[in-house]
Amino acid sequence: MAMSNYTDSALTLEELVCKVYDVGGVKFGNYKLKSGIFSPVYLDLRVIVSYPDLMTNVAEFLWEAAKKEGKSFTCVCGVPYTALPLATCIAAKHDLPMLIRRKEAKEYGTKKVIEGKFCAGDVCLVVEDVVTSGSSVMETVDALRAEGLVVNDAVVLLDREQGGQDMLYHEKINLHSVCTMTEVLEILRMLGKLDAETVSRVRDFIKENKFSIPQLIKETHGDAHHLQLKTQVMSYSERITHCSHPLTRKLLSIMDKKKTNLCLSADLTSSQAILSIVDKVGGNVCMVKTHVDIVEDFSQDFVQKLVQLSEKHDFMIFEDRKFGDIGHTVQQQYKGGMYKIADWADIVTTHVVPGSGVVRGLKEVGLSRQRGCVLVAEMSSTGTLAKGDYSKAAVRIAHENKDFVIGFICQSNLTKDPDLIHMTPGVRLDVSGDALGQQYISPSSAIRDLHTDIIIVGRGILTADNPVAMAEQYQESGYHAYQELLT
Ligand code: 5BU
Repeated sequence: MAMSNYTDSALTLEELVCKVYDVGGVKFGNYKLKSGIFSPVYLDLRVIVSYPDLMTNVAEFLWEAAKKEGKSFTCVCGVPYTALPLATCIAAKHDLPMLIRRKEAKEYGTKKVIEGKFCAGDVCLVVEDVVTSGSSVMETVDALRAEGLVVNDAVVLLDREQGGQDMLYHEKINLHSVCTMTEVLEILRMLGKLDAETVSRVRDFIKENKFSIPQLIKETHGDAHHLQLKTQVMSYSERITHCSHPLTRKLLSIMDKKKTNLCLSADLTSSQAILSIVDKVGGNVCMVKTHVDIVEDFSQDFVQKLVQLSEKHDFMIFEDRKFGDIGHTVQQQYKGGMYKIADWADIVTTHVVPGSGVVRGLKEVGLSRQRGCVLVAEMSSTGTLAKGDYSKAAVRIAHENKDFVIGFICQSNLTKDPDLIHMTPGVRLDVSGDALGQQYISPSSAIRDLHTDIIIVGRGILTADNPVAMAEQYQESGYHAYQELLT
C-alpha cells in the first residue's frame, strides 16, 4: 500500500491515520452500536475539530482524493455535522464556494434547505467523514440534487467497506475515500498499534456486516417500493454520458450499437488466417486483440488490412503487447521497430511492474495519436503474482493517468469509475483450463459475477469446428449476461 507520497499535504497517510488514532478518532474494543449489535471498532471523528492541524490535514487529504481523477467542482458541501468544518477548510484553502445543508428546513423566512449561493447545474462535491451504508451521504446528495445541483462525487476520510460504495454507485455517485478500513488496520498493525487478533476480529466483523444493496436502498429510501433493485450497472449508453475518455466512449458506443461485449483474441500465426477469421466474425465483436510478435509473416500491409477490417466491421484494435520496461525503452518499442504498434493499434496493454513511468512513456507517444492503454492489473493464470497491493497500485496508476489509461485486464471489478473498462481473458464455454496454467470461467460468469465489461476469447472460438457460430454463441452469452445485470 505504498501511500507515503499520496498527497502534497504535510503528512503521509500513515502519519495521518496514526494521528487520528492517537486522538481517539478510531477506537478498538467492544462497542454497542445504535442498532444494538456489538462492534470491535468505533469511530468518533468529531474529535478532529479539537486539533486544527489535523483537521486541515484531513481536509487536504479529502481534497486530493476527490481531485485524483482530474475532476473539477464548482462548490463543496459537507454532510452535517462532522464534515461541515472539513468542507469549510477545503472551501477556504481552495477558494471554492461552500454550501450548507440544513438538517431541517427553516420554519420561518426563506425555508431554505441549502444555504449559500448556487445555480442549477453547478457541480458539487459532497464531503463526509465516514461512509458505512452511504445513507447519510445520500441525504445530502438528494437535497442538493433537488435544487438542481449536479452531484456525481462524494469524498470520505474512511470507507468502512460495508457496502456504502456500491450503494452510492447505484445512486450514480462515485465515492472517493482517503483510506479504507482495511488500510487503517494495515497501517496501525504496521506501526505496532494493533495486534493481529484485533485486526482479524475487525476484519471478520466488517465481512459479516456488509449490507446488501436492497438493504441499503431500504435504509436510504425507506419505502418498500424502492426495494426493487433497479440497476446495479449502467447501460453502455448511460455510461457514455458519465465518461470522458474519447476511446472509452467510442468503445461503449460500439458495444451498444453492435450488442456485444466480446473481444476476439486472434492468436494465429499467419496474417492471412487472422484477416480471414476477423473478416468472418468482425460483426460479432467490439474489439480484436492481437499478439503481432507471433505472426510469422508480419508486414505493415497486414496491419493496414486489419485497420480496414476494423473500419468495415466497426471494432477496435487491441495489441496485447504487455510492455514492461522503463519509460524510455517502451517508447521505442511502441512506435518503432518492425511493428510500429502506435501507428495502428487503438489500445495496447502494459504491465505496471516498472511503476508509473511505463505509462507516462507510452502516453508521450500515444496521446497525440488518440491511442489508449490498458493496465494488466490481474492475470488469469495459476499462481499469478498480479494481485493484492500490485493490483491496487495498478488502479492508482490508472486514476492518475486517465487521459491515456482506459481500463484494466483483470479478473475482478477493481473500480466503479465508469471511465475505466474491465477486460477479462481466460473465458471459455467448454473447458476449465489448459496444460500451461490458463484458467477459464464462462462468459456469463465473467460478466455477471466478476462484473467485467469485456470478455476476451481466443481458443474458445479459434479452435471450434465452426468458429463463426461459436463467436455468435460467445457474443450472445456475454451480452445476455449484461442484459440480465440491467434488469
Ligand atoms: P485463450 O485462448 O482464450 O486462452 O486466450 C487468451 C488470450 O488472452 C491470450 O492471448 C493471452 O495472451 C491473453 N491473456 C490471458 O489469457 N490472461 C491474462 O491474464 C492476460 C492475457 Br493479461
